[in-house]
Amino acid sequence: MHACLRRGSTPKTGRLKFLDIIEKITIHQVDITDYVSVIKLFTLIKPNRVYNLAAQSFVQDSFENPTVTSRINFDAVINMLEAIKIFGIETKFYQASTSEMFGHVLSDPQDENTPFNPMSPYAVSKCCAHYLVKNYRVAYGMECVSGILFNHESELRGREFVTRKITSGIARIANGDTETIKLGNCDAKRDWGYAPDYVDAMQSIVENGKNTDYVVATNVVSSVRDFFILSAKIAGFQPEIEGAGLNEKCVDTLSGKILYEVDEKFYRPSDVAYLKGNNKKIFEDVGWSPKTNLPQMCEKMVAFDMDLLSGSLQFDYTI
Ligand code: F7E
Repeated sequence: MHACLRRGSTPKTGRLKFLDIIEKITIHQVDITDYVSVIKLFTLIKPNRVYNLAAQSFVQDSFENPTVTSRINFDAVINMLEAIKIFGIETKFYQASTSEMFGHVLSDPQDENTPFNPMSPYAVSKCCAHYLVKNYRVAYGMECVSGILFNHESELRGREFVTRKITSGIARIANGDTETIKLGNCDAKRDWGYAPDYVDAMQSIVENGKNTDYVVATNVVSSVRDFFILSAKIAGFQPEIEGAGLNEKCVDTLSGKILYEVDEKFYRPSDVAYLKGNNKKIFEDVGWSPKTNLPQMCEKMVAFDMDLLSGSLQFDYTI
């Protein structure tokens, strides 16, 4: 197995080491936005499968850095598809598309036929890549597919994303820290699944021989606030919401501690209010359905963050 890694001062292989798979992977220092580098790599390894999971994936950051977002999320996809086309390599290509493409949703729940209505530079770049993949499939008969994945979280999620920000913050407060967690739009609702389940879905999308796109979701929706309350209860707090809008806060009625407050800084110029998937197509075609529900995922994430703080587990996600 091969992987691309952008050159940098730190290698960013912490997750591969934690999962104990680094020895199985040959790492190439390649910037996928550089066409020549991609061509050289594909010529060297002639891949039979390419999973493009590389992205500037933080929606909030895409408002600040739209050009970089577009280069990584769209231009790099052109590079890879062109490399496959030019060399005529027998390669199956998987593109990580996203529920963010549905944006301000035009029908509910969202499936493979729901029109896109993107609300961020991130979502726009992903729509472009999604249509490009479809175009190479139709125009050149290439085996390239997209999985439209709804939010998928895990213990290894970066702490800038709201789920891990919440579980790591709750673990920190449970461990005696007094600093309140600051959140943005707590009304936002997402269809949250567990990343390892979604990896199985990605593989079956590539291998099922149908050469078509799929939505991957749990079909269950919860708000940021719901996620917080669930995680806080798992950690032993008794959370209660007070106030609304910018004055909203969550208090632990046992200790009187403020667990979270709302901070305008974390609001987005345009936020996606609601996403709920419909996984009927992937269930009917390959029998995929999520194995892990939201409370089970929260349990795992809170326990992991507690173990990190107690020192019983070592993982540096920054490297
Ligand atoms: O935000 C709200 C925020 O950054 C979720 C990426 O993997 O999934 C992810 O995108 C919601 C948003 O994920 C905070 O406004 C409130 O409505 O965890 P997030 P995301 O934007 O849904 C999709 C499927 C992808 O494709 C993306 O690559 O939570 N929210 N307060 C907050 N979000 C953050 N990050 N931080 C807060 O304090």
